[in-house]
Amino acid sequence: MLVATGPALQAQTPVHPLDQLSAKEHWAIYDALQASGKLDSTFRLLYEGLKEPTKSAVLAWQPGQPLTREATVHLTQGKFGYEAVVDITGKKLVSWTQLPGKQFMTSGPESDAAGGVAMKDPRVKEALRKRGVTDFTHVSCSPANNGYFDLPEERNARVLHVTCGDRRGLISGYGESFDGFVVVVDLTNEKVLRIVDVASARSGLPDGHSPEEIGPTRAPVNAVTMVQPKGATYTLNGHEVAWQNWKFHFRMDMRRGLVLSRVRYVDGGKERSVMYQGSLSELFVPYMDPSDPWNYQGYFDLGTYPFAFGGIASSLEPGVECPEYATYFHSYVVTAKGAPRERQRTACLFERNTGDVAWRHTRAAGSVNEARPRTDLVLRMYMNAGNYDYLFDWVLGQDGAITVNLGATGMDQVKAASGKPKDNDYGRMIANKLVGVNHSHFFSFRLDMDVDGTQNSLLVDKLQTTTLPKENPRRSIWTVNTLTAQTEKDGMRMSAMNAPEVWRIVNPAVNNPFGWPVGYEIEGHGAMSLMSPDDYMRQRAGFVDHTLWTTPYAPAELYASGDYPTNSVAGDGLLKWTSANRSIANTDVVTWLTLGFHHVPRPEDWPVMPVAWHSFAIKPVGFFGRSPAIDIPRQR
Ligand SMILES: [Cu+2]
Repeated sequence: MLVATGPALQAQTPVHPLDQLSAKEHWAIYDALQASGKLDSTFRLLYEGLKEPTKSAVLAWQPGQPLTREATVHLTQGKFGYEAVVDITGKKLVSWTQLPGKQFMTSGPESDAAGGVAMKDPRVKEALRKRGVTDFTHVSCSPANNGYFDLPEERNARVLHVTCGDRRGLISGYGESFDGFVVVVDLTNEKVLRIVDVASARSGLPDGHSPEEIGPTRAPVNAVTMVQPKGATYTLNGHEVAWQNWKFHFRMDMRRGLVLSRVRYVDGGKERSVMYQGSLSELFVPYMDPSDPWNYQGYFDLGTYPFAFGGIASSLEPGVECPEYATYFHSYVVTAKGAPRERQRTACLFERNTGDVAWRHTRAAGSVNEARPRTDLVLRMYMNAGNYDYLFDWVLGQDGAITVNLGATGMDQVKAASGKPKDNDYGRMIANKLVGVNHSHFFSFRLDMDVDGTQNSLLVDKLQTTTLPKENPRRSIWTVNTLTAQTEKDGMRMSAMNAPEVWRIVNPAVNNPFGWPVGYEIEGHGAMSLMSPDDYMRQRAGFVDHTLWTTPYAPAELYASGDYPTNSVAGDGLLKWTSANRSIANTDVVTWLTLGFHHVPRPEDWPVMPVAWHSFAIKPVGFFGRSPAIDIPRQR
């Protein structure tokens, strides 16, 4: 069979100020850190990513001009966390800051160390023996979470709640877990603080998802193949993409994943800015079971685990996870000692036509049908987040809209069932001896909209009931009442189906042909937090308080729950920044969209859940004078 293959993999040498770090640059960072004299033999890298030049510098940059390349580095050394800024070009250290507290990201070695402290305690083996364990060869203990409640024992130490499991017999998925047994470890002082031993439930070895565990498969469908015989329509210049009036740049970041920048639309031959940058900013998954360690389980997947995951983006399988004909892009992660490691095919780019229409209308009493085929440009990554996998598609449309589709798949977190009715109190039985525990997923997307320039405002269109005078046979209609958000407080919006609002980022200085400001709508509705306002876990993830936040552009404000959400003290990130209630009218604004969903697990999620989709869109509202999709040609 002839298989259409995509263009060659793209080169990694930076040619744009926002390009991702190359292997050579990772080594330059290493050299600079070593030359600084700051490192001792215990250093352990946790994150390296591009420290972006200022927005004004990027906007002023022209191809061929020299690049300013800097990196932000997170590391631990001894028992402390550090943040360094490195001048890559000059191979020198710009700054070196010890982090307050114990809030650095977690890592595999830390997990092993915490497990080691637990296993050394004779009470642990004794408790496991009581549960019937005789062979400890495949038993291991590791932190279930990096939860934090600012308890006295947690304040000056890295405290982790460690659970144990047995991987004997494991083929795929989870090993056997011992629920109701938690070892609270103070890793800073390498001691066990206490042992929680409240139940003796054993899960048994759960069913996995390898072919031999799945069993017989159904008859396959006949091949349905997407091919693009004439090759891609988009053009690439490094990581700059041009397609159907869209132009943008993207890179992969170990923590943020896909970062799209300088998103522009060519309208009548003129490049118009839509968004300076868009990316994920945090992902928070709190569990809803009051028992230890579940009450500690509120995962900040971006801020805590990128190193443990080996970078959040995982490799894509051509023909399964992206079409064969897609273009694939590599990226790099670093080892604990700062060596770059290539991650192959962490992003893919492709055009997609699924037989849908962009628009259609039947006129002249059904005799003339005007319809146009829809083609999208998809930029995709899969995020590895421990038991979960998330799929992120940034979809650019011919209608001037960008849709972000987020697919959740992977494995539910489960605990051993006790066989009593209370098993269903905080979750549901979803497999043999297993309870899927209730939880929520909250994503924060940072969307730095620059609509026709940097000076923008947030307009809130409130759809409200208006009663009509008696003479009218109608009693009421709804009308749109628009307010301009003046401050960050005005910019905090909640999605509510019974009080609908349209959120528009507009440029007050640029009017469309009809005399009102050009704009883009942020359209996103999702579940909001059900945790009470005094729940410390909620306060650590403050971004869940609102669907939309709007802040004045500040280059250092990248992460919705702060730079260091691991074991963090409440109130960082958006909560802290917006407490100043800064002005957001007619200035450079950044919007933050919270996309959430609650998850009551079901048997159909097991052993691997079918992809569940959620999405939001960035849609033109009065940005164009007519439908941008109207000029799609009739014949493909
Ligand atoms: Cu879930």
